[in-house]
Amino acid sequence: MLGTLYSFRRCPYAMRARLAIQLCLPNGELELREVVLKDKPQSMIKISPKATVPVLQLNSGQIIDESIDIARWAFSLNTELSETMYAESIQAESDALISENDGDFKWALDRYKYSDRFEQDEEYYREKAKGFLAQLEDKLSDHTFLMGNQMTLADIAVFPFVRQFAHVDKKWFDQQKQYHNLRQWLNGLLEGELFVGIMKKYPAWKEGDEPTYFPNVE
Ligand SMILES: N[C@@H](CCC(=O)N[C@@H](CS)C(=O)NCC(=O)O)C(=O)O
Repeated sequence: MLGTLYSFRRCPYAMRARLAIQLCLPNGELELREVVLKDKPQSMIKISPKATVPVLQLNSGQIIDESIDIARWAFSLNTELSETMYAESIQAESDALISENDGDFKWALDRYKYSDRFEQDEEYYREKAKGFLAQLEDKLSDHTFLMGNQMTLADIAVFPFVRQFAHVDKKWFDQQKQYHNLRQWLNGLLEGELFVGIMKKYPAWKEGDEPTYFPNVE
């Protein structure tokens, strides 16, 4: 056992962390605590007062509470995978893409998804997201995955957010000819056993529960 992961099944950041962990440490080496966002466990708030998921508490005492740092931690324990999925030659481009995803794209995505809570309408925010999606589409017209013909950290870090974007208005997204490659990439990842594996449902965790291990190794 390496530690405890506080997670929320539908959170794209938590998906990113679980995807990296599932790939790099497939033998169920963490305890998973499924969080209810409206009623977060005190034990999580205590170790990470900013109180966002995911949070990883390592047995060494180290707390990692940014999804990309959890993903990087997982890759640091699997040198074979990090040589292909987070090779030095692609790190700068991959980091830049993930920053843009977590910055401008996430900003537009939140507003597109919940436009009734914001000043402008849905279409306005959807327009704001299009620049990032065009960039992804462009990359995917040259190769199967974002950084080449192999899946890398950039793919697993970004696709949970594109999934969320696509689901705001699935009909609209599916009709967009300009996202042909993006749709193919997204659907391939959604149907893959990696994603299915990290989306298994767990009951919400409460103090005193029997531990649940992740990745699930049934
Ligand atoms: N930068 C953080 C963001 C994490 C984040 O914002 N997670 C959301 C859930 S998707 C959250 O926990 N929000 C706090 C809340 O809803 O109370 C990361 O990458 O881990």
